[in-house]
Amino acid sequence: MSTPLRVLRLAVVGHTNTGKTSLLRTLTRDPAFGEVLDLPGTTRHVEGVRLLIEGSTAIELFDTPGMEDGMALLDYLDTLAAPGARLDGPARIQRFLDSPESMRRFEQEARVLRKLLECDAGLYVVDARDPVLAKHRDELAVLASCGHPLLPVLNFTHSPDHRIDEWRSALARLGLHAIVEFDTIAPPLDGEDQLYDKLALLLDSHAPTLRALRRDIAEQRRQRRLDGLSLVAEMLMDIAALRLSSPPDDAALQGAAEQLRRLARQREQQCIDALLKRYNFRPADFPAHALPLRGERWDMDLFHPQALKEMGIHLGKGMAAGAMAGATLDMFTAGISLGAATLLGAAAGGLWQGADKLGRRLLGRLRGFQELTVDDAVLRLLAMRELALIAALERRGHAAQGPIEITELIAGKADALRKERLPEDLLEARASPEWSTLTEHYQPTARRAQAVKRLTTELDEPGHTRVPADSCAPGESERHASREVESCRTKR
Ligand SMILES: Nc1nc2c(ncn2[C@@H]2O[C@H](COP(=O)(O)OP(=O)(O)OP(=O)(O)O)[C@@H](O)[C@H]2O)c(=O)[nH]1
Ligand SMILES: [Mg+2]
Repeated sequence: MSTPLRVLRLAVVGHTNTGKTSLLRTLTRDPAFGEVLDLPGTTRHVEGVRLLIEGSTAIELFDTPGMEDGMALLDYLDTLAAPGARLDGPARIQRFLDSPESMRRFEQEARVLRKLLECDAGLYVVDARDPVLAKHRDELAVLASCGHPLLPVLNFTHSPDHRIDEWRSALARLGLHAIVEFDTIAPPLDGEDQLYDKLALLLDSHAPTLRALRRDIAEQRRQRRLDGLSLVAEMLMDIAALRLSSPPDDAALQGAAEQLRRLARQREQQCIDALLKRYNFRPADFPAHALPLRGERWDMDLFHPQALKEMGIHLGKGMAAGAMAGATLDMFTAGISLGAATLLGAAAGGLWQGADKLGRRLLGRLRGFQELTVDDAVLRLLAMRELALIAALERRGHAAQGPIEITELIAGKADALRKERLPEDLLEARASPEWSTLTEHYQPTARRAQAVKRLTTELDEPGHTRVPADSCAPGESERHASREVESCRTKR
């Protein structure tokens, strides 16, 4: 049996309105933790949350109220030392906590210091846009008196007016050399790794816990990504395999094309909802995507030719605007009687295999009907935008309050999806209507399950199967980083 990990207790402290509660939201992947407002004095009480590894507590994190008047408090602490008595930092803080002022003027500060004294270390959250002022230095002097390591966490680092260098040199002058840059809205992909690595340096007796947490976070991140890609692969299979038959007259075909589009849009929305849930975000975080999609940007309707053009996807004939946009008449049965299909099948073996798969009875039923499928270009668009959404979710902190933006995140790697032959498994889905859960012909088969698995791998590195193995950068797949830990809350 392995030895239980030593629980690490961390107080999140700092000046008011610097993003302490936001940091906790991001570290716990919980957008509902605490209260976050752009106002000083939002958090009034200490609130705790645990990070678990396999059900056991690894870290206890405590959100604390903001420090408001560090200068006055430092002056007051100076008055507490009895003449001739030399008190060390923690003894001085304890004396303050036992004094009446800790219940009155400095009530908020007392809550912070009481918690920091009890903990193993503090994360000192800084708004990196603030100039370094005497109030910050005094506040840090008071916090340092608790006798525990402090790790400064520079927040708001993406702001154009940040003063990271100024803060780094001011903190170094105060003896704080280990510093983390961690924007809580959009943390660096390896932000948590850096944070826990630096803590391990400051707290070597807790290093095994921190290492275990890092491993767990990496594992959860990888699993989350695979689950996300698998949700996308399932959606692509459903839509690639979707085929609707219609009598060959214009009105009926237009109706069928509209139904095809509706089913595909709904299926995409279902996939988006599932992705948001898997990454612990809320539907409200991605409001631009409410269906039907409108607008002039690339997140417009799935079947709008402009949406494809903007993604650099070539428009096939089927994507012409108008009533049939995005629906392709399937050449395999389109307007071809069974007899003609037999002839054509004989000439083009591949198509005839499809006919076999579909079954003669079904094929018979379709005689005189036309079949509609979703255009390849739409499948490409679906794959690319869901991959972009996953990339955005991996980079988003749970403290973020603005809508998810995905415009910028189409990586060069997606070129394979944009231009090259569609993955084999999607081509097979094309000829396998029973693979689509969207119609009554759906049949779960081991072959479909394997195809989803392969497509999931293919989506992880689009085009990778076409690249010689030795040209892949080592550790490539590790670049898509994010995090997850289980968490549970305790109110104090
Ligand atoms: N742009 C941006 N905004 C942030 C960031 N971190 C926090 N905020 C915003 O800053 C404001 C304050 O955040 P809180 O997390 O409530 O700050 P706090 O330190 O807990 O505040 P108090 O509890 O009042 O001391 C909120 O409007 C947050 O959305 C960040 O990294 N970038
Ligand atoms: Mg707060």
